Amino acid sequence: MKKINALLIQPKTPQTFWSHDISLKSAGFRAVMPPLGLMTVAAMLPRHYRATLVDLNVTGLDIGDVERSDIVFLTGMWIHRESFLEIVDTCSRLGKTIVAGGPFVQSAYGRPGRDYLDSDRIDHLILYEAENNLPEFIRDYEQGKAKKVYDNRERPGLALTPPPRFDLIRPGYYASMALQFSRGCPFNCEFCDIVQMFGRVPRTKTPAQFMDEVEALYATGYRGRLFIVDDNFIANRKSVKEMLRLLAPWQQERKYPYLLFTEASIDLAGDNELLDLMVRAGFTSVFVGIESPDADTLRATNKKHNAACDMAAAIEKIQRAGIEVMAGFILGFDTDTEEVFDRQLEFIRANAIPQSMTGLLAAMPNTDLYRRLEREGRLLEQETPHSGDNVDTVLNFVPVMAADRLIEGYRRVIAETYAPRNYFNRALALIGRLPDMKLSGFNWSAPWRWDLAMARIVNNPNRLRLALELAKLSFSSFGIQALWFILRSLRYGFFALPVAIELAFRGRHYATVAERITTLKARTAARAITNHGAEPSARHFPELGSIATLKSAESGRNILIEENPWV
Ligand code: B12
Ligand code: SF4
Repeated sequence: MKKINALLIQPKTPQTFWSHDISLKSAGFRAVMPPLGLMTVAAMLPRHYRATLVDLNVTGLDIGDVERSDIVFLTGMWIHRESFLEIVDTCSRLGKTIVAGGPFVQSAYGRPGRDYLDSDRIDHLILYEAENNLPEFIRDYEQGKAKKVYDNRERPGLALTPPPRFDLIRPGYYASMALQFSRGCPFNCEFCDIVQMFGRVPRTKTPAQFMDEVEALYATGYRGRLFIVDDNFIANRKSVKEMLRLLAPWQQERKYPYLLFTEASIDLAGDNELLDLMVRAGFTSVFVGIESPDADTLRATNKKHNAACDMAAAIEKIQRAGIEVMAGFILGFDTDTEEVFDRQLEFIRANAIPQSMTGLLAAMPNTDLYRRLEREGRLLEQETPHSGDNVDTVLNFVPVMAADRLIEGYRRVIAETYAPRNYFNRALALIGRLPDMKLSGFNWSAPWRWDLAMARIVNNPNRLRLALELAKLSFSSFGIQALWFILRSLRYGFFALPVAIELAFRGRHYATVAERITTLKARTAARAITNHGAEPSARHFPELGSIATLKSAESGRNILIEENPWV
């Protein structure tokens, strides 16, 4: 059978809160995570397809690779739009067949008004999950009758999903590897598009299937961080517990080659067995969507599971079990009042959350929020679409709170959250809550705990590099505070050291991101709009110095600023 050269391209991610560019470079990595979507798609291609994967976050696009290819597979999120369009441009100029899929394609395709995808230049669009749509496309393509769009929405069972092609990447380039156990989430938060993409009935791989993937990763020789990329890891508790009952002894036998992290809803704290299994399996952090400290706001945005529990107690319980809670917050809900900024800062401080990602509410297409705001006439059509990055201070809807106050408050939250002193105080408080920090009094009745604590020291492939970077840190003002924090952390015990060093490195990235967000200059123009309900009145401002200028110019009105923090 004729060989087909397939080139799979992951677009370049701009710098964001999540890009961790600064700490990544310090630790000698090139990107946060490998492109699991494309690695999975590559694994679905028939044997006579020779796959080459290019991740533009670790290397450049070699035109020779494009020229040699017969077909190009392209993925991306909204945030990749610019790079995505550049790739489409390059490949279509070279006359290549382009097949695009993934979250950006799914949420941008078919939107009325503008074609954000440049879809005329893409030969084939594959919406939804590849397990359903790709085999049909391949069959049609080989028969020379492939359609423009494949949009089978049925949710495939994940038993169909093959193990990702680890042979197509260089694991050493990445700060973490990625595997997926489930898709979907039983909740339905108003702003979230997960349920629209992956459904409310969580689907999981079989525990044995997942363990085969873990074994395949182990065989590559990679050791270190491993992100289980599920939308809500605990969505199907029965199935996840079955899997963890295999994963925990596997990890223990090998002395924890992987330090795991994932995303889960806060009700994790209510299930002791699950929490215990996760700790034994080597989970050291979990990302939890808190969204707001205010119960009315949580109910209004349909995040009822957060409103239904004592969030502070739940967070502390997870931390005391040994898992750091990373939290997501949102500002800009209709019910947010002027107090929300201080309340949020206090919540983050009081609950010892070093990594707190506060974003401005964004109306993502295909969400209940988007549809409601559309009905209420509050969506803002912009010349450029929303960047997909929720920390870039661009609103794509008219908020209830005056927009200038919202953005100003948002910036204050970011600035105060990541002021080094505040960050290190929270990091220290977290270490104070984590178990097994002291050598003396170590819980020897469970020897696996020792192995897990040691793994935090041993399982960093770039130890030497980190040590050198640490030495360099001491010459900056941030570095002095970081070193002081690391020293103070030792009062909790020897095993606080690796945790503190990692937190210090992450803190440097956050401090830089916070500085960018809070000291931005408006790049192009500012649009002043009256409070919602009235006609937007567009006014353009030449290069604006700061939000304060805007406020005095337009007091009493909502101000929308279009700007890009990364220029
Ligand atoms: C892991 C992950 C990340 C990782 C990065 C992963 C990477 N290397 O790119 C991190 C943590 C860094 C991250 C960051 C962000 N992320 Co993210 N992330 C995810 C997550 C949880 C899992 C993605 C994954 O690996 N899935 C597993 C693979 C197997 O599935 P998949 O990629 O969807 O691929 C399947 C199909 O989509 C399809 N497919 C995909 N591509 C292609 C291509 C072709 C040609 C074909 C045929 C099929 C196909 O086939 C695959 C198998 O069915 C998803 C949620 C989700 N469930 O998808 C969010 C998600 C992709 N992220 C999202 C967002 C918004 C972000 C951020 C912008 C957040 C922010 N506000 O800053 C940042 C981006 C900045 C950055 N620096 O990367 C959104 C994207 C929404 C959108 N419509 O664009 C998602 C969907 C979550 C959400 N709903 O909010 N993210
Ligand atoms: S719990 Fe998380 S993943 Fe589930 S619907 Fe809410 S925001 Fe989305």
